[in-house]
Amino acid sequence: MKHPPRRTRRLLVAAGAVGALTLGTLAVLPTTAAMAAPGCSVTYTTNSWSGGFTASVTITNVGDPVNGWTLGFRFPDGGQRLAQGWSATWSQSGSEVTARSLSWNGSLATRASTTIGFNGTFTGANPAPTSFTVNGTVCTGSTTPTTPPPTTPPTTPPPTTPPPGGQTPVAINGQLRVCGVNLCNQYGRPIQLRGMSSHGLQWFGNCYNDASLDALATDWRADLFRIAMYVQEDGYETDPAGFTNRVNALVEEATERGMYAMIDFHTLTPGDPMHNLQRAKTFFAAVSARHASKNNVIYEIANEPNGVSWSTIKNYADQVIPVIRANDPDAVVIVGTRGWSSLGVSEGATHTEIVNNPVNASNVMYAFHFYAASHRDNYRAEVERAAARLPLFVTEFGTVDYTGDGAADLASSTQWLDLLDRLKIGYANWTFSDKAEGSAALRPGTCNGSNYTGTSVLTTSGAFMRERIRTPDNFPTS
Ligand code: IDC
Repeated sequence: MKHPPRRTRRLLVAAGAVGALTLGTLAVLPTTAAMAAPGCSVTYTTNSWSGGFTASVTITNVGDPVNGWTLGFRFPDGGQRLAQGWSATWSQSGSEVTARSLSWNGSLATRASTTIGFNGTFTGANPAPTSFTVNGTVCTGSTTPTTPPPTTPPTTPPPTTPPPGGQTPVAINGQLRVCGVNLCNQYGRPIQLRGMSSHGLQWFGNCYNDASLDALATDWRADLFRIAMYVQEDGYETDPAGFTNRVNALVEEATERGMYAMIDFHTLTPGDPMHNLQRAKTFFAAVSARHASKNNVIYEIANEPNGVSWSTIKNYADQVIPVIRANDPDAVVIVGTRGWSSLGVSEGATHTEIVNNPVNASNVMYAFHFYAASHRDNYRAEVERAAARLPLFVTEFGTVDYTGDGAADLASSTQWLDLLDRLKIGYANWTFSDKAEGSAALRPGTCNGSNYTGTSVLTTSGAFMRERIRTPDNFPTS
């Protein structure tokens, strides 16, 4: 990790083995068991500017499963005020702050976590709270069997009414769901997510640090960070545990910043996804268990199948999707398509082979990839036809040619993005990295430094993509 930018205050206090701030523990209100073992850890991080700050609070349940929680803490400085919160019902009385769970994040399995946050103001200093409670009970740091006090269970909070401005994409949209051919937010309304893909973690892992991800979330205002974990080419197969950990850490980083995290099992060569079936099952079992309670994780199970039939890809999907669903039943899953995720076009087929034989699961989308200097009108026409019948997500595209290099074709890229905007198809651009190739958004050497904001660090492709991505989203909220 690089040093955070000056305005970032990341409060890290020794917390045992994990590198996050554990501020005491959080008692959790059991709703059923008379004897329960509550226990939680809380990380509290802030980004502050002159007089204002955003706080991100991650609650991890280390005790028995809970169904409904109320977090309490006290601002140490009298000038600290809660302005607007998200992902919980927030209130402040004097220095005491309370956050009550919402319907979608109240249930926390053992070891599950949820992230909530708020914008605040301060006049003097802005110290972090020093302890957290639930219903007045301060926890001890590990599970402590207690008899819960006789108390009424938390009432169902009113539905989230997102306050204007200052909200993250995940805070506004919450858990996503496929609705017809679209991706819908927590209000059941179609949305388009716009963001960036990493390059291969095995080569450009240094590009994904606090400063770069802050820039992606706040300067680019990206909705989405795709985490490209190659399987071959010195990727996952060489160190499954290590790559799983790296992906998990980046999912946490995206979550802290209110972005959706797309976990890309980046198969490419060989093109037969069956070659990696066992690895995929092992990997997705691990990451889906780890992130089951989050509402911002999207699973992309095979980057670019090639040289194999759709029925082979479907067979793979029909085996991998249940592994994810066993842990995370409501997560959106994206399936790669024939011919390097071209809906078959690059191998002489069309999307109709998928329409005629879809995967055996709901809440699924199909991937389409393009490289704007190589793929033009006939591919755009196919996307337009397919979008009427299949939920599509452009999980990867480049402004350049299919090699990932060459000049950015901004005319074709504009045509593509206008089409995707009109059809509300989400996208992730290849790549948020500083590789010396045309598709990279960052100029070579950027990832050796600590500044990722503004346009001086960007390539032609990067400057174009930042302009497209940072335009307001206007997500529907009712
Ligand atoms: C390319 C990278 C390049 C790297 C190569 C290795 O841009 O730096 O050396 O992978 O395999 C894809 C793939 C994606 C490719 C990209 C550009 O999903 O991995 O990245 N591309 O060739 N499909 C079409 C194009």
